[in-house]
Amino acid sequence: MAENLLETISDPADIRGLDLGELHLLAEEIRRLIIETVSVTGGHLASSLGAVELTLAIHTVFDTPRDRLVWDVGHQAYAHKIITGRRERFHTLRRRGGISGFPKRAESPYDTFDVGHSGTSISAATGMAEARRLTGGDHKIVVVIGDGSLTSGLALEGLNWAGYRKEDLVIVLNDNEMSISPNVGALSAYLNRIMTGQTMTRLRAEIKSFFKSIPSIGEHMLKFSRQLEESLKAFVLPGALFEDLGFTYVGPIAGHRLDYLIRTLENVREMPGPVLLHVVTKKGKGYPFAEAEPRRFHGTGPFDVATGRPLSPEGPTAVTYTRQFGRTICRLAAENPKIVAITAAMCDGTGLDTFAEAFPERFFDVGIAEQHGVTFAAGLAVEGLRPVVAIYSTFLQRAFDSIIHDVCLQNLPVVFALDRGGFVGDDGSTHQGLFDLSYLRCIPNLVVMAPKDENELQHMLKTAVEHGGPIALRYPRGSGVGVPLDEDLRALPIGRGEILQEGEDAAVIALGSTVHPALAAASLLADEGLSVRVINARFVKPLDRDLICETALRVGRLVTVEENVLMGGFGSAVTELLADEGLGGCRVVRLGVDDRFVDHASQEELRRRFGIDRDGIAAAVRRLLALADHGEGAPR
Ligand SMILES: Cc1ncc(C[n+]2csc(CCOP(=O)(O)OP(=O)(O)O)c2C)c(N)n1
Repeated sequence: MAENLLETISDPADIRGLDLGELHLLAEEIRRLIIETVSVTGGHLASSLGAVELTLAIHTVFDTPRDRLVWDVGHQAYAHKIITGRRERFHTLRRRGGISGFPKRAESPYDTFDVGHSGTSISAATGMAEARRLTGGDHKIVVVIGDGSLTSGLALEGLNWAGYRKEDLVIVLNDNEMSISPNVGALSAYLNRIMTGQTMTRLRAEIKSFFKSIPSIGEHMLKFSRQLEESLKAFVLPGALFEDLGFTYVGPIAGHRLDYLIRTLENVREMPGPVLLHVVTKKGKGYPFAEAEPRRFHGTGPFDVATGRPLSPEGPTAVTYTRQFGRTICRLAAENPKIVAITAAMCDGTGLDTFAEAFPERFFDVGIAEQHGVTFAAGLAVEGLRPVVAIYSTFLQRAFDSIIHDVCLQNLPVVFALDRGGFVGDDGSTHQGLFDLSYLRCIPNLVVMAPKDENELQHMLKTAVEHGGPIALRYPRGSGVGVPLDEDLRALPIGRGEILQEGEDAAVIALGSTVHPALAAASLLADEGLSVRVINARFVKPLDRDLICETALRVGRLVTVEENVLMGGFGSAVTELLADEGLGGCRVVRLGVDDRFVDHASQEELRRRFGIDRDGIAAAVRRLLALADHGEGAPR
């Protein structure tokens, strides 16, 4: 046996000849590598640790990549990455130019479907199954989905379809009873009953064999017991719900027992039609700190392996936008009993944990169900409550129609608090919050705003809960700017920006996270003898029409800055306004993200790359002035 077994594994074919002892050893080595790496890079630790044996068993039994393995969310796929040729690059996890934290087709033929949002796996796999039928393939298709992700509407739509179409498909339900926090909902409770029902099933079998052993009277009793069993079936037969939906249900089985897993997977591989294999795992398995605190280790920053403690950045950091949102909503809710808060399985991530503790009756975790969360909020609002829906920018994409059809069409006073608006950094392209200004700006009745710092965030939240219609505020991931926090909260006038600094040579109209860098750029340019007006736009919709037009007329040369895609975003709104007002001749440079998806890298790196940091903004102003010098300036 090699001293380090893992070093001999560069492809799943290498594990197929291993015996059980070797596979166990391999599992331990993989765990060590995951823990050591994530302690430096940060990442999704607990979910990946929980899926190590499952990953080994699947790659042992199935002929990947010929057989297709489809991961849901993909945050649990580190072991999969390690044994599919990415061991040596694993230390680059989530780093610029390094491997992604999620499966990516461009990265490996073993990654069959790009993923990052919950609930896509079953739908994607059913599409693959129909494609296999139409093209005459005979490969197998295996899905791995967590109990949290199974609660998402998309996953349930996929189940509905899979059970109806009856194509061969193995769905492995990786059940650890956790989403990021403990899983919620009736389905989760059902899965829990199946697990605790195991004792009942065993008891039933024992009673049966006891009756059988009694001559003559035993047969009679057995008949009675069968009738009893029929009537009890719905309660005690594990997985009856899935059976009724058209699946063969197998399980629940112990998800860290490689012998069980391999034997069971070999069996289900040969079963026709859709199979649901229920596997019970432990989140954080093998690292005591993660087992004890799976919530904290779901997605973690760098930490000390020996103590499990986070390695905090040096020096004091400003309060995060998330925390400031959490504090402010608690303050506002203490004064206004109509305020209720909704999260879609992201209680801690959105900063609603403090609200949940202070106002448990007014807090709702709807599970990974953003679409439902928004329409649910609309229901609360029609009855007079003030729902605040806190969902990351990227996940709110799931609820687009609910925002339009259920909230804005009825002009309901629902507040959307979009955390992670802009670059998210390490999570990469699936999680960037770069579309919200565009997808929200086009919706009638909706007010869209972005605070320049954590202090303005609190005033904007006050503005939002006092506004009588739908309203969204988006703010970035991470620490605030470090500005003092006003004690008194005040509502801002809707659709009014502010001039932060006067200037004559050019104007920078900035939004949200780009406002402070714009001020820094202006002071850099001042050292070069240039005077730049800096505007905090605050609102994307309605725009401050008067301020922007007056600036166009007076200063003539404008730079707009936003942490969003350029198409349909804030800069687009400004140029549309100028065109509509007959000021289309004003020279405008729009800074933001051009028409492409953005991979993982730190927020700072990305802000630099897209020229929306101090230096980028200053360079854009210089470019603009150079253009103007060449006769392409504005009508002044
Ligand atoms: C649409 C969507 N909403 C929210 C998230 C954030 N999120 C990532 S993983 C996760 C929990 C997943 O739970 P589960 O599927 O049970 O996997 P586990 O981590 O327990 O292995 C959540 C809520 C997401 N990725 N996609």
